[in-house]
Amino acid sequence: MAKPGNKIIQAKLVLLGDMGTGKTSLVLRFVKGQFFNHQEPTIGAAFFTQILSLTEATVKFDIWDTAGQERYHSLAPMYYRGAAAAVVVYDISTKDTFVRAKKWVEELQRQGNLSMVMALVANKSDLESNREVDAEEGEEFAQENGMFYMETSARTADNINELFYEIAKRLAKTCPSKPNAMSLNNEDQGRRRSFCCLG
Ligand SMILES: Nc1nc2c(ncn2[C@@H]2O[C@H](COP(=O)(O)OP(=O)(O)O)[C@@H](O)[C@H]2O)c(=O)[nH]1
Ligand SMILES: [Mg+2]
Repeated sequence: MAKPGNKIIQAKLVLLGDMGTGKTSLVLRFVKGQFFNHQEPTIGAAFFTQILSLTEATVKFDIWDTAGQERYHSLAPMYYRGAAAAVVVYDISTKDTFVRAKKWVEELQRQGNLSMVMALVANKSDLESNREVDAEEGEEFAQENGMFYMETSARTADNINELFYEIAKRLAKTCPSKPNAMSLNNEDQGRRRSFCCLG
């Protein structure tokens, strides 16, 4: 629930990364608390919403979960344009997905919004015995590119809420309170909102 008096931030969030890295699974774990061993591949993109309440702000995420296949690549700008946050996902057990993640980051750097909150997510941390990408490699790349790094597992739920909380916290810091931002307990409830970083 939103806390009375705090600011509301509506933030578009996009997930990018190779097919099969667990983007849809991360979102389903966060939004619905579910995980499927045989998650259906995403076609085009899927849309989800979730609200997180922090002490300093209430963040409403509009989440675009993209498909990841090369044939949908030309659609990607539609999803990352105007996004307040981007989550670039790779699978720690497949080196190629890290190579692909770096490409997404380069594309975001070239075309994206400079104030975007960016997370590099090393998913499938439960597959430690099959690890092909060391945490140090991911951390270093994230640091060089102004991103924060997190290892997650959609399967075990490890670090999933932490990931979205960290993004929300950073958004609350970077998105200034608009002068006419509503507070939930005033009479304008629901009519005026502070839109953050949209476009
Ligand atoms: N072991 C493990 N498998 C995962 C994890 N996240 C997703 N998967 C599996 O990886 C496959 C692809 O996941 P999906 O969410 O469809 O990936 P997407 O194409 O990036 O959306 C599915 O079979 C998931 O069950 C994880 O954290 N650990
Ligand atoms: Mg998917």
